[in-house]
Amino acid sequence: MLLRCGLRGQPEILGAGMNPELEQQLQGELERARKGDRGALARLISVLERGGYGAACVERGLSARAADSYTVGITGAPGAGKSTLVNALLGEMVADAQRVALLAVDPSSPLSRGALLGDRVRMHSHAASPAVFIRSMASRGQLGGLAVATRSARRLLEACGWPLIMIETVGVGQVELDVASTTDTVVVVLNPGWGDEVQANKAGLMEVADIFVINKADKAGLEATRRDLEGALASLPQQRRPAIVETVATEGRGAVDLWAAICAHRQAIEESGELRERRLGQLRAELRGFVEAHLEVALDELFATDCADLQLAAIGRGAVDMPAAGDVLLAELWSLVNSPKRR
Ligand SMILES: Nc1nc2c(ncn2[C@@H]2O[C@H](COP(=O)(O)OP(=O)(O)O)[C@@H](O)[C@H]2O)c(=O)[nH]1
Ligand SMILES: [Mg+2]
Repeated sequence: MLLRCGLRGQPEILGAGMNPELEQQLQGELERARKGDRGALARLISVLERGGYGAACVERGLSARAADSYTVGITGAPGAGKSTLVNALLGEMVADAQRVALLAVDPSSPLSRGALLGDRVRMHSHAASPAVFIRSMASRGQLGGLAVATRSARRLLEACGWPLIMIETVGVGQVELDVASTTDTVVVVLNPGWGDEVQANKAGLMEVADIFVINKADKAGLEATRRDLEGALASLPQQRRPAIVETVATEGRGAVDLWAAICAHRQAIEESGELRERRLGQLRAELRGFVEAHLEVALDELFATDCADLQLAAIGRGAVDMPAAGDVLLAELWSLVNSPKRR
């Protein structure tokens, strides 16, 4: 379910002019965030996380994609060392005179909440740097909504002039694929001893990864995992074969190689025109996700009406069948979406 709630915890509608006071307040926040106010930026991301009308007010006027911003996705299983690696990478990026914003996306399981605390501690040094903005986004179980909110946050960061954005996501499930599909370079983090996982997830991994990192290269099984990975990638044409980088994130080893691999990938897809194509695909996925999320809100509204109850009762009595009741509700949904207050 892609339920998105508004500021009062209720599904809200997106019509411009619904709440001029709130719109004005959020536009003020946006102006401050654009001028570099980090508090305003953080508050706006919270508004985006809540979704609904507030989020729409923030997004109104943001361009879909800033051409001069670049987004790097870092994904992999919990515990693979993504956060440690991201921390090392932030160091490389800052040393390279880059300003970088990090969105750390964490499904809110007890496990990852612990990891999140760990992340905060690990990233403490960079959090104080004016060249770095760090924000974690928790899913609260609304996974589809999370992908929408993360993309919105990315658009906001772009609008506020962050030239480089990193998005760290846990795992390689559908949500991660959704989030990955919104980034320009996707880094997949594996560990030594993951030969079987490489084989099992071959298709999915090859689909998303632009760069593979074998982190924890200080552990046994490095060579075998590298061989399995190379074997899995052998069928790809040379120019599309992801780079493989070995790192020991805890020591910062290999971070400079990873940063170089990211820059090389960026240059390659910029030069070949693939970046432009990717972004068209991303835009399509984002627009679809946006529409889906808001359709879901309308559906929730519909199922809270008498119309839905009437159809349910009629099905219960055997007076109508499912397709007939479905037709009625679809027609009702259409008029709900088209009602003047929604425009
Ligand atoms: N030995 C070793 N441990 C690492 C390495 N990178 C991360 N770790 C440890 O692996 C654990 C999980 O790291 P974390 O960055 O939180 O993983 P995440 O869940 O993918 O973000 C932590 O205890 C790290 O200290 C590495 O290169 N070598
Ligand atoms: Mg982490």
